[in-house]
Amino acid sequence: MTESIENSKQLSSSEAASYDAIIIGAGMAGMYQLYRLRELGLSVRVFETGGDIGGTWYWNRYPGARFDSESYSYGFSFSEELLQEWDWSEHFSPQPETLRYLNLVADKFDLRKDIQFNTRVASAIYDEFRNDWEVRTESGARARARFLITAVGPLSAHTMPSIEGLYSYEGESCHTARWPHHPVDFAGKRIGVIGTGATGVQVIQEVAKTAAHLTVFQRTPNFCAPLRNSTIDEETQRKIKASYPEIFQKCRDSHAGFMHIADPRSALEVSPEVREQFYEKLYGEPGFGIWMGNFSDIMIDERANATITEFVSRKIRERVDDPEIAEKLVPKNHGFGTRRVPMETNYYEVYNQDNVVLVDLLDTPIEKIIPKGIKTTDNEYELDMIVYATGFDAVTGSFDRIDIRGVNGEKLKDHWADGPQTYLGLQVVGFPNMLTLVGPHNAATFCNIPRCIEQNVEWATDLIRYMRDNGQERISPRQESEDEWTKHVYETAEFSLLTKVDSWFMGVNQNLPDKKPTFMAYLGGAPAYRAKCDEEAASGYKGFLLE
Ligand code: NA7
Repeated sequence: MTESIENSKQLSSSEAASYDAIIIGAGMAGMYQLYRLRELGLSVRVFETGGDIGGTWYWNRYPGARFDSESYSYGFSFSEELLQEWDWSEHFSPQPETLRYLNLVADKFDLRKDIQFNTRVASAIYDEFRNDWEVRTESGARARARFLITAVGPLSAHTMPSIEGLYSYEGESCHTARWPHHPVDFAGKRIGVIGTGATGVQVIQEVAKTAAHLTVFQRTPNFCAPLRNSTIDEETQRKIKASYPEIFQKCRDSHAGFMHIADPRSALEVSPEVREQFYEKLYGEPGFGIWMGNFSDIMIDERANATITEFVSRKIRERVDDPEIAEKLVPKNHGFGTRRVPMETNYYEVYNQDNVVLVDLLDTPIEKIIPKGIKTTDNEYELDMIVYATGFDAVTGSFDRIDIRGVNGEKLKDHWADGPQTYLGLQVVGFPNMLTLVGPHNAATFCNIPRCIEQNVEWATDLIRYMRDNGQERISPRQESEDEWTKHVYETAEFSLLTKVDSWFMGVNQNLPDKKPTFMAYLGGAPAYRAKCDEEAASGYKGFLLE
């Protein structure tokens, strides 16, 4: 990793450079936090591993990467000028356009001048005596700040599969979250894709268009739903721009920050005909409506869930010509929506193509990667390229990769050894003045993320302003606040079918045998979460110790 000469000079002097706040990460959360703190008049330094801004949208440049949120519900809402200036060209924006948008934001608000790129933070150590944090980068440079704000992303620490022989492979290979910046051509090649989560589904659809041959290595099938993306015409563009207040209000009112509000009815209280009609309507509409705007009990009542599971299973069987392949694509170990629903465009039809083969790893597991390709228990697949769409060390992984130590040198990793313990997913006992944007047990982990990022950042900014105005220098949650919040997170999660199935929400990643499965998100809903955060602020932060 290289750091800019100017910055290295600044930080390699014996006295560490000093700031009011250090932000780790220049994705959407880090960018917006920088903007807000600068507005407060604070000196801020952002450290970013990547070569530029954008976080998720910087790293995940694989063909097919795009929003599953309506584009106009995803952009920043804080600047009316920005909202009016930017035209989204598709209802669900592709990654290159999203990155162009984020570049516009960085340029417009002159964000880069306070961001140090190509710089991985190795450690962040709290100094009790000075009441500040010392951050060290991997190259040994140091910087200090009163506030440490982590904006490291819930899905940024990617994981390669733990398969024997991984590095013996002689062809091209790449993880989707570390996709090269140069164009990657699939034409005429034999491609293998491992992984069929939201990412795998997106990349498989693209590869199948041009590859000579595609082999999909699937362990657990997921229930996917049609995205139904389209371009935005001029008239619609005008309407979108005129209705931003309503769009954002709808997101604020919804459980997870999307433009889809759950139907208050139970799936079981309506007749089978009405239910079928409703499911057909949702299946025919763009976006997450079928997940987020469905009957209110599909995610909490197994009998209600079984009705939508049966419906979507039927759709898969209708769309795949070969009944045996269709059966392999229909999940049997979980119901619809109980794992993250990948959104697709002609995904199932890919399996009707002559150049595509589905390998069911439940029948024939991968034995090892070999120099020429992949060996399963019954076959050897020769491949020119392997694409790893194998996911992330979710939510806590990006924290674990930094040596974060609080009061008495306690390691954050140890504090979270039995699962995350936080207050509001934003602060941790024993780690004063550290704010964890989109951290574990924060509503932002189950949200149309930018909507919750804005809430997190604005709350953190208000807190810092309050402390400055009241001459306070140190904030940490009360122990009972952390205990109660952690208990509340698990209690609200207990009702959801999402917590009955292995997935990254549950901290399950089979490539990380040492990761203790524990619930990572918050399911009480973004509106309730926002209300609780607002209540804290209005009470003068009674749940915290302020000095
Ligand atoms: P996910 O949803 O964690 O999916 C990872 C996929 O990779 C999943 O299908 C895994 O199968 C598969 N996988 C992982 N390791 C292996 C090995 N060793 N062998 C075979 N298959 C493997 O990650 P995504 O990137 O798709 O999506 C993450 C989030 O990013 C998503 O929810 C969006 O919000 C954006 P498994 O299910 O473990 O059997």
